[in-house]
Amino acid sequence: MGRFAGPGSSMQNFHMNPAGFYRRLPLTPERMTERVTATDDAIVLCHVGVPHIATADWSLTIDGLVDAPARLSFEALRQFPNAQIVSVHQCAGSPLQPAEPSRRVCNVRWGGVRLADIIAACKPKKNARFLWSFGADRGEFGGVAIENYLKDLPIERVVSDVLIAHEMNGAPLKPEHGYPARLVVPGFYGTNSVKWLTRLTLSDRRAESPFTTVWYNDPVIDERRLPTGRTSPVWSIAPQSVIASPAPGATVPCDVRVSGWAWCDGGVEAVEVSTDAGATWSRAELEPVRGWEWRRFEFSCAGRLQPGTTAILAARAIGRNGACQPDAGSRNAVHRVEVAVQGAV
Ligand SMILES: Nc1nc2c(c(=O)[nH]1)N[C@H]1C(S)=C(S)[C@@H](COP(=O)(O)O)O[C@H]1N2
Ligand SMILES: [Mo]
Repeated sequence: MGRFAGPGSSMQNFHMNPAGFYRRLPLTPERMTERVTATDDAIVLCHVGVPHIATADWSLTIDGLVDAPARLSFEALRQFPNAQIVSVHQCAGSPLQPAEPSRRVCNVRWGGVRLADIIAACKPKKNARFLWSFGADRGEFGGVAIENYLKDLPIERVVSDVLIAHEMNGAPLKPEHGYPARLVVPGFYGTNSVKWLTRLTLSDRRAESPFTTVWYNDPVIDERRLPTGRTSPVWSIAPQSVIASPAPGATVPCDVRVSGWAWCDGGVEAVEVSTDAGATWSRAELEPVRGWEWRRFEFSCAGRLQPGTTAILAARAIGRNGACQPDAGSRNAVHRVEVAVQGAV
């Protein structure tokens, strides 16, 4: 068994179908009406296709910088205490177009076991700094041959409610969501939540692979918004919000209530709404924190809209870390909705 860069899986006994890029288009914001997204409406993103794996053929290897390496069958995995988490699940968007605004997001319930329990049982060594997670899927993406989908996480994150999930919305994972088991890293972009998980390797360094150190790395900009030449991995979810109501093109009364969802790794501090295309902003009402879930905001436009005009509504979230959604040019750019304001009666 290779110590660090071993293949993600010695499993051969599965097929890929489809054997190529596969995704489900996300709900548009005006269809994000439910707090918990139905499984059929959840985002799906598979870079190289969908492996179909039988539980009997599946196992999870934990190796690298641990004193007690292990290989768990699906039954052995399920012996660990069950944990349930509802969390925002957001795709960072195409790694080939990382600055394109994306609203590929849902909020779903995951069931499984805590990664921290599994790692503790394997007695990690003190010098372990990163957790590498391998998926079984292999194929081709962006013109590059992919041996196994591979991501890494800083080891400190392992204690932060990360799950090895085998259920979504109370049912076994569907093949496209990672059956039989996947990682779920609440607060990190979906790309880090490795599906068809077959191996976890603890290491003292980052994993070198297309999905860790090539794609999914953003340029770091300074206070003047100029490039520093450095990059940082697409891990934490930046502050973001969507307007779920009203829908684009709707005709609305002058006192329409704007509502939607906001989320951010580390928590949302505030949501602001603009009724004048971003010229001025006012605080929205924000429901209390609900774990890792997105939070609903509401704002009354009473006294702000002119009858018989069109208005551009916008929302922006501000994170507890002080970050704010940018106007444009970023995956978490401000969401705008144009509506027609009813004329005077
Ligand atoms: N093994 C593997 N895991 C993966 C992916 C993949 O292509 N292969 N795609 C990632 C990306 S980019 C996202 S957004 C999420 C999507 O998870 P979902 O399809 O269950 O919604 O899975 C992540 N985990
Ligand atoms: Mo993604």
